[in-house]
Amino acid sequence: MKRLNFASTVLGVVLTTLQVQAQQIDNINNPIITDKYTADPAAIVHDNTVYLYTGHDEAPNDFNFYKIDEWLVYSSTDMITWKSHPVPLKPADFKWAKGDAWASEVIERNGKFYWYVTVSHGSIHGKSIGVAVSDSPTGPFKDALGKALITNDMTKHTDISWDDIDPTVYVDHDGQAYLYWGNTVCHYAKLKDNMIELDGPIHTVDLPNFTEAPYIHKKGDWYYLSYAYQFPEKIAYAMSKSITGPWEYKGILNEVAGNSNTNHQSIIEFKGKDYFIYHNGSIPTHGGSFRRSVCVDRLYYNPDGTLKRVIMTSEGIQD
Ligand code: FUB
Repeated sequence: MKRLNFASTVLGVVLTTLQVQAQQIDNINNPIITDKYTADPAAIVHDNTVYLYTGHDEAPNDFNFYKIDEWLVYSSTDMITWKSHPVPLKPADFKWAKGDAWASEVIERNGKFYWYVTVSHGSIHGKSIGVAVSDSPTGPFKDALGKALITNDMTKHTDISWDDIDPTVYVDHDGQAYLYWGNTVCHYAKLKDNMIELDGPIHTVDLPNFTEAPYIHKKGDWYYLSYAYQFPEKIAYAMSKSITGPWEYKGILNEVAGNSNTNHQSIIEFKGKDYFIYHNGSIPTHGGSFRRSVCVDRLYYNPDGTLKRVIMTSEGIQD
């Protein structure tokens, strides 16, 4: 047994050395974080810096489901080098939650940073959405509401207990904030100015093969609603001239990762360039659907506003 352990340690060292050499030879920048598994990227730009929020995938190599007990935050001023900050938020920071740091999204408003998260609720069956707040993009964050913003019993369009996940928030030009979220059904609702209460009924958006991970961004006059499509997931998108639709489906934006069932995207413009941030399972030798890694590639628009298909690369961002 001792000899076997020794052999697997040596093999591990050799593989790591080969990976480092490959990275040096081929200028490999994806995944962008290699000392931890990271998932469900959500990025914002603040003060000429990109802040990237992720879940921390910690499933053991032989465990085939999510084990995510904390969220992480990184920052970059060039999209190539990423600085790690102290762990800013855990499900345990929400007293009413019982775990599972699933997908999240941060938005800045009036000098505060609001972090909308998916967690399992402690007393209401199913997944739920909470919101934390901080004066700084790197935290510390604290529960802003003291209870869930969305619980599974508030939405009735499907019987599954995980349809209230993957929040994303967009503040429109008139100051009205919208929360989009969902699995199987894409939901949205207005938020009050305080960013921690709904302001009206919950609506749904009809999108072909919607799985999860809705994400809203705007470029010029167009609103874009990208989302995880089918399962294993590709990323598809729809466009509209209004945040509340009607949305016109425009097709696939990113192909299936192949090494991960999920692909969860975030889209930003930074210093005049557009970026598509996503995860796959590409860290050898145990990367996969439950040990995911965040990657970044460029996003390009056509003159009519439609999006060019993303090309996922190992090189990632080079300049
Ligand atoms: O990380 C757990 C779940 O996997 C997320 O909430 C989904 O978006 C998918 O990426």
